[in-house]
Amino acid sequence: MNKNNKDLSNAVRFLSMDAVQKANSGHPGMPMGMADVATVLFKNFLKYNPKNPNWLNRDRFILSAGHGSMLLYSLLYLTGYKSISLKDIKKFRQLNCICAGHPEYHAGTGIETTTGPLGQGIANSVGFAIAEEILKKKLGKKIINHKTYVLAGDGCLMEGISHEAMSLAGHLKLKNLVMLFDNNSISIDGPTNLAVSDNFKKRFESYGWNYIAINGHNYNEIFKALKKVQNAKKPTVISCKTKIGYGSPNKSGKASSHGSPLGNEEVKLVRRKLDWKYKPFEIPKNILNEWKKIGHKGVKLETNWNKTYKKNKNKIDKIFKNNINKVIKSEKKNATKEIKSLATRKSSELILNTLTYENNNLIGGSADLAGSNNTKTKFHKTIKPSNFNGNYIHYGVREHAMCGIMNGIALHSKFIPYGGTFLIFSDYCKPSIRLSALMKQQVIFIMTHDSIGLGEDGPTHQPIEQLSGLRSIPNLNIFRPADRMETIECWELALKNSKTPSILSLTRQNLNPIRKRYLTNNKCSLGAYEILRTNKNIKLTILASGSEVNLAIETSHKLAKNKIYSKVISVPCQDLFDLQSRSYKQKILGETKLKVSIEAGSTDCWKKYVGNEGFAFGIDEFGRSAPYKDIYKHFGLTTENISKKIKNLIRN
Ligand SMILES: Cc1ncc(C[n+]2csc(CCOP(=O)(O)OP(=O)(O)O)c2C)c(N)n1
Repeated sequence: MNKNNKDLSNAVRFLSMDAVQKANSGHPGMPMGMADVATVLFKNFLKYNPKNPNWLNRDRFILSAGHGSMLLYSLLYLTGYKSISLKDIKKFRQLNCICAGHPEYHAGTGIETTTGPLGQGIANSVGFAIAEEILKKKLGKKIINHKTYVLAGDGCLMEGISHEAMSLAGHLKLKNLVMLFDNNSISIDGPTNLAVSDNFKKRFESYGWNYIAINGHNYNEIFKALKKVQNAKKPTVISCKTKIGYGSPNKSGKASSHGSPLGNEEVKLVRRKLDWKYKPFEIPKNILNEWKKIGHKGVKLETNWNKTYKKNKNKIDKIFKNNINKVIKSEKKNATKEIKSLATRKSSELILNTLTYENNNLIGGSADLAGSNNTKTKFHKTIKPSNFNGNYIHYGVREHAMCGIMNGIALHSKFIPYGGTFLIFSDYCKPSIRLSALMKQQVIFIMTHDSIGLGEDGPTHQPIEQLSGLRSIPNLNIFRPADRMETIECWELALKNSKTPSILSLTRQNLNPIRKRYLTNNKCSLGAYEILRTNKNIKLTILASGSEVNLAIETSHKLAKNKIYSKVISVPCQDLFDLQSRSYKQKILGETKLKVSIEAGSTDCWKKYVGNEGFAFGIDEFGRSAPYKDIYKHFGLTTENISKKIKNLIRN
């Protein structure tokens, strides 16, 4: 068995090393070091079918140490995934090649998630494992019973997100989660003892994980450890002592093999040392056949599984079916009947009540702010350790992990995760939000307390530059609704856009209702629309979002008393407005020369609309601790001040 394993893992090792050499860029060390572990996993334990990478009950393999991407590409090619050919491997790191520098998620390819920012894959894997447990509870363990394996390196484990995610995984007793820790004690700067002296065993055990330590080049030990985890009662880490760049006479065990090609001379020496007689990219037929045979085993596995699955297909469709249209319609009707001042976070809770009652595919949560983010409704059932009969996750004070976990939940199947925190702490979430956007995942971030309007908690809690920064992330919709009706419409857009994550930026403070009539169409879908006009002929356009739309309306009425007529444009989503036709944008922005904007945050992202002749009312410094109306006054965000300034602008 060991001779055979050696050949199989050397195929992975050499493909990876040669691809990096050809690209003249990349990370050979990790794939060479972890080839033995990965071989035993893919040969003896991982449940997958290369002919159907979307098989619902496949084990998930997450490469958190994304820089070692060639390990994944080699395995996918060798086991027979159509997504990756030898030609692709030869084009590693070239434009538009599936074998990108770091793994980039594409459905149906075997690349389960995008990794590279270290630690993200660990949080994703916790999300996958949670989704597996929830789905299993709904469908039964004959249909869902898979594991999630995550390969993480020293770097992933140094990142803060790993602590948050693993702590939650231990708490929830995610028994089907297995981490393969590439414990090679080398990172970029050199030996990890330059910066770390954690006791890994104690660290993992304190989280409630099993800890197994093995020699990552000893096939028997690898096999035994993986065998053991099959019946684990809690998450398990297999700490694999490996040599980075295994096989390289001069570079193994050294940081020099981490992130650069080994060099032609060294590559020759590795061939000699490991007795690999084949040319670059040449995998001898018998070894390739052996790998393909391993991959092919999955066809039978899935065929057998399908027999049970087919009988239960209706059940699955029911879980993922949603009644969004029905909910939106009834909520809009309710909003016309119950006209009162409400915070948009409260409006969001009202719609969530009906959404969670009607839909099975929403998995809610918050980072210890359920009551403030209004994310938990009376219809939610909390997910508890070893009890996944629920749809609400208490993520604890772990914003970053929450967002990485939500990405994993979204990637797993068709659950739509949403999770809350304060908008200011989107800074703690941003790396994961960016990855949701890059991966085109439907994740909904509920970010409340979205301005100085939160009041007394002060500048540490008052977002200023956050909206501007988030709006600059591609493929991310930031919704800032102005009242209950807009909140309903923004929720509808977030729920219907399956390829774009959404942020719902919601107020703490109450807002007066503006839209009081029932309309079937969704006005917010245009990103910006006219909400008030004081005359047919106007000389001013006032753009505003969220809590400041009311302020814009008051200002517009005040100016009208002085015969300065204007229209107010509510801008619940700049990202969607920017996608509208030229003619629509012209209709909104081209009617008057003078345009102003009002938003209680950084003015940066409004300047493109108001231009040099206009003015962006906002806040470009840190906030203040005080009752919120006083802070608005302090920053001149009042009807009196704004209309006075506008009059000056018109005069000059
Ligand atoms: C968040 C983040 N910070 C920094 C990097 C840059 N980086 C890539 S790999 C690496 C070192 C990783 O060390 P280790 O996990 O031990 O990988 P190995 O050396 O074993 O390949 C660093 C700092 C990154 N990819 N992501």
